[in-house]
Amino acid sequence: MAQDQANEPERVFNMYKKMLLIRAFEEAAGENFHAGNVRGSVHQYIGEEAIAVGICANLRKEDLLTSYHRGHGHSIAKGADPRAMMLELFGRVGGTSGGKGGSMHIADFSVGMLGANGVIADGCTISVGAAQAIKLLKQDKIVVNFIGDGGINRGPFMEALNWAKIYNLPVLFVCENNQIAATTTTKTVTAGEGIAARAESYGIPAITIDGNDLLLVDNTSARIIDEIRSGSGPQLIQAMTYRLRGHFAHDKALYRIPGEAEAALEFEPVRRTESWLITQGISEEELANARDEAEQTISQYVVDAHAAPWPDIADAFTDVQDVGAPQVGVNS
Ligand SMILES: Cc1ncc(C[n+]2csc(CCOP(=O)(O)OP(=O)(O)O)c2C)c(N)n1
Repeated sequence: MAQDQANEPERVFNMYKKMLLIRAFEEAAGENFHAGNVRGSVHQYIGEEAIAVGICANLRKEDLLTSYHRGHGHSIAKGADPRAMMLELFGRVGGTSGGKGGSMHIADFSVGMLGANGVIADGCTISVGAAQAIKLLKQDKIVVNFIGDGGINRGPFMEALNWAKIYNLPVLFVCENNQIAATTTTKTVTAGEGIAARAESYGIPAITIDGNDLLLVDNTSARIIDEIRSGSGPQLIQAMTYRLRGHFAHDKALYRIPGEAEAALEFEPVRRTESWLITQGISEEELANARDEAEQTISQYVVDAHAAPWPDIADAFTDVQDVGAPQVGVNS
C-alpha cells in the first residue's frame, strides 16, 4: 500500500473501523432486504469502502457531499448516523428522512450529506449548484460528488464539468470505477479514452488511482482537497475498484466472468488494510474485536429499526410539494 504523510496507524485504524461499520451496515441491509424488512431496492457498497472513507477522512463537517444510488457508504463516511439510516431503510419514524426516502435517498444536511440519488448522474449538477452557492456566499468549504462509471455517459455529468470549470468552483468529482454499469461492462459503452480524459478535455485535472488502497485514497485526496480549498477549481479522481456483490441485493451477477469475483477478494480494501495494520503492530485480536464491535453495533440498529414505529398515514402528505392533489385516506 502507498505510504505518505498521513498514515499513522491510529488514523488508519480509525478509517478501518469506519470501513467495517459500512460493511456491516451493507450486509445487514442486504439480509433485511431478502427478509422483506427493507422495501424498494438496496445497492451494496461492499468492496468499495476505501474510497468513501479515504475521501471523507479529509473533509470537514461543513463540507458538502452528493452521491448516487450506491450511497450508504458515502453517508456513513461523511458522518450520518447509521442508526437513523437503518430506520430509514426500514421506513420507520426516526429515519434520516422520516422513513420516506429509503435506501436511495439517504440525506443528512446536519453533516453536509445533500443526498443519495436514484437518477444516474443527477448528483453532479446538484453538487455544482451547491458549489456555486459556496462561491457566491464566499464560504470556506468544498463539495464532493461521488458518481459511478456508468454515470459519466449521461448529459448531467458533462454539464456539471463544464459549469464547474467555467466558474472555477470548489468541487471534487470522484468517479468510483467498479467497471460495470448495472450489467454492462462500462468501457464497451464509453467513447474516447475514458473518464479521466473526459474531465481533462474540459481543462479539469484528473488522476486515476487504485481505489482499494485506503492509504493511497487518503493521501491523494488530502493533497487534492487542499488544492481545491486553495482555489484550484474543480478536479476529478477516478478511483478503480470492484463491487463484490451484484448490482442490487437480488442480483446474482451471473454476467461476471467466472472466477472474477473470487480473484477480486485478494485486492479488496478491508483485507488489504488489515494486512497493513498488522505490519504496523496491530494484533489479530484487535482486528477481530473491531469486526465484532461493528457487527454488534449494526445488529443493535436492526433491532431498533424493527421496534421503531411506522410513520402516521397523514405524514405521507408532509415534506412534499403541495400540488393540490386530494389527500385520499386522510381523516377517513
Ligand atoms: C437516468 C437513469 N437511467 C438509468 C437508470 C437505471 N440504472 C440504475 S443503476 C444503473 C447503472 C449505474 O452504473 P454506475 O453509475 O457505474 O454505478 P454502479 O451501479 O456501478 O455503482 C442504471 C443504468 C437510472 N437509475 N437513471
